[in-house]
Amino acid sequence: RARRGLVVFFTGLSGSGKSTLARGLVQHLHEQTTRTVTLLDGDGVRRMLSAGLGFDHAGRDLNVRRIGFVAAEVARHGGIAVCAPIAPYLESRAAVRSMVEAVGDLVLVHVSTPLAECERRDVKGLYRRARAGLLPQFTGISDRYDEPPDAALRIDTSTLDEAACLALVVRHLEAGGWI
Ligand code: GGZ
Repeated sequence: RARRGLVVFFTGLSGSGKSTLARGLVQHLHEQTTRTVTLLDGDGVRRMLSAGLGFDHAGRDLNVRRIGFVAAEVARHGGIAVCAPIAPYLESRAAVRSMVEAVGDLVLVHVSTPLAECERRDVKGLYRRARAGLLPQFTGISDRYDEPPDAALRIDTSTLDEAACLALVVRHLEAGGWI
C-alpha cells in the first residue's frame, strides 16, 4: 500500500539552521528509507522556481506559496518533500498548510534559534548589513517573523548539536508512522 505523502516544512530566521537540518533529514531519509525525497531549500528555490522575486511582502508570500504548491504535488504522489524557506508570515504558511493537507500530511518544524544567536553567527554578513541599514526588510531586523503557533516541533539549534536536532525530527516522523 502506498504511504500517504508528507511535507516536512522548516521555518525560522536566516541563520537559524534550517538548511543544515533539512539537508541532514534528506540524507537520513535517503539512507534509511525507500521513500522518494525532494528538497526545496531556500537558496535553490530562489535561483529557479522563484527567480526574479524579491523580499518584499508580496515576493515572500508568493515564494512560500510556490514552495507549498510544489511540495503538495510531491505529497499528492506519495513522496516526501522537505522545505526550508524562512516563511515568515502566518498567512503564507496557512496557505501552504491547506494546499498540503488537501493531499497529504504536513509536519511544521519551527527552527526557533533566537535572533541574538543568528546574529552572532552571521554566516553571510547579512545581519551586519541589515543593522547598517543596507538591507531593507531583513527578517528579524526590519521585517516581521510571525512565530508559528501550530508547529509540531520547536528546535533551538543553540541548545543542541546538529545530530541531536536531527534526531528530534527523525523521532517525531517515526512516532507518527511516516518513516
Ligand atoms: C531575509 C534575506 C533577505 C531579506 C536576502 N530577509 O541566510 P540566507 O540568506 O542564506 O537565507 C536567507 C534567504 C531567505 O530566502 P527565503 O526564500 O527563505 O525567504 S522567504 O521565505 O522570506 O521568502 C538570506 C537571503 O535569502 N536574504 N535578503 N531581506 N533573508
